[in-house]
Amino acid sequence: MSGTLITVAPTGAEVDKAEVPVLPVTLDELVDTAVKCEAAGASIVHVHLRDDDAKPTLDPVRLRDAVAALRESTDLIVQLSTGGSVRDGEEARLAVLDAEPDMASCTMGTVNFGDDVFTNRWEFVVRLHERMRELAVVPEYELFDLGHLASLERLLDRHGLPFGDHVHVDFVLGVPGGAAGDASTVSAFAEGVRRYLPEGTTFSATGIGRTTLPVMFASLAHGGHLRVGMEDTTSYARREPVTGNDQLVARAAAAAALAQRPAITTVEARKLLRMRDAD
Ligand code: KMH
Ligand code: ZN
Repeated sequence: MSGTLITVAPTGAEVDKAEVPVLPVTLDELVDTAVKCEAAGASIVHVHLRDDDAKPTLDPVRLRDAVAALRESTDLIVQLSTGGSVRDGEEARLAVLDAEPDMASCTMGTVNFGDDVFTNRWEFVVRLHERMRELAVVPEYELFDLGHLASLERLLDRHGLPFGDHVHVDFVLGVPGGAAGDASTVSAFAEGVRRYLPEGTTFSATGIGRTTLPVMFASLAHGGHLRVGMEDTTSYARREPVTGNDQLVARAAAAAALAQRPAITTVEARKLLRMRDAD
């Protein structure tokens, strides 16, 4: 597989709708941006939901509705966030999996997160990993720091491979409190994947805020995949706000094409990640 898997993370839990009016927060807005992002080259949508006040929510009914609506209007792989917001508790985050997504995120350790702490206790990570396997949900292991690579090696060693036997990770770089978002850090993570994780492990990378471009180009240079979206950056360039998530996906797809690793389709992405409906 020589193409590039592009994930879009359109909303997140941190960006304030009042400050960024184009942020998709309603179900209609989410579906609308997902359709456009698929057309622009995305194959996975990483989903956080908002309530009627545009605040982050893990409401189970909304989660099920979102999975159904995204499946109805797109062929995108639906990846629900089990990270939620820094204020969400473990039981609510685990219950996200009951909405039966194709994929879900699983963060490999606790990390300072700006002025907050994003808590991911070892026992909780193990529960997420095991519950995903029971439900045939493919995990995307989120790595915010280099130590998270060693934690993932330990998790796989003690608790076995995930559903589908393929390991896919995402480097989330440039969070204040986590690993830096620059090319040499991407190199260190890519080397760590080769050294500590099973052969064939795939990785994507995203850089928060202004680190988005160096991380994107470095990931492509290392044979990695890409995540972009307004969860991670709301500026397209200096003093130029993002007009929509599809603008970021289109730029990522253009960069991937320049690197001679064009964006892969959703069908190819399902095969790459050994999803249950890959064939
Ligand atoms: N919102 C962050 C605290 C994930 O989606 O799994 C966590 C996050 C990671 O966004
Ligand atoms: Zn997220």
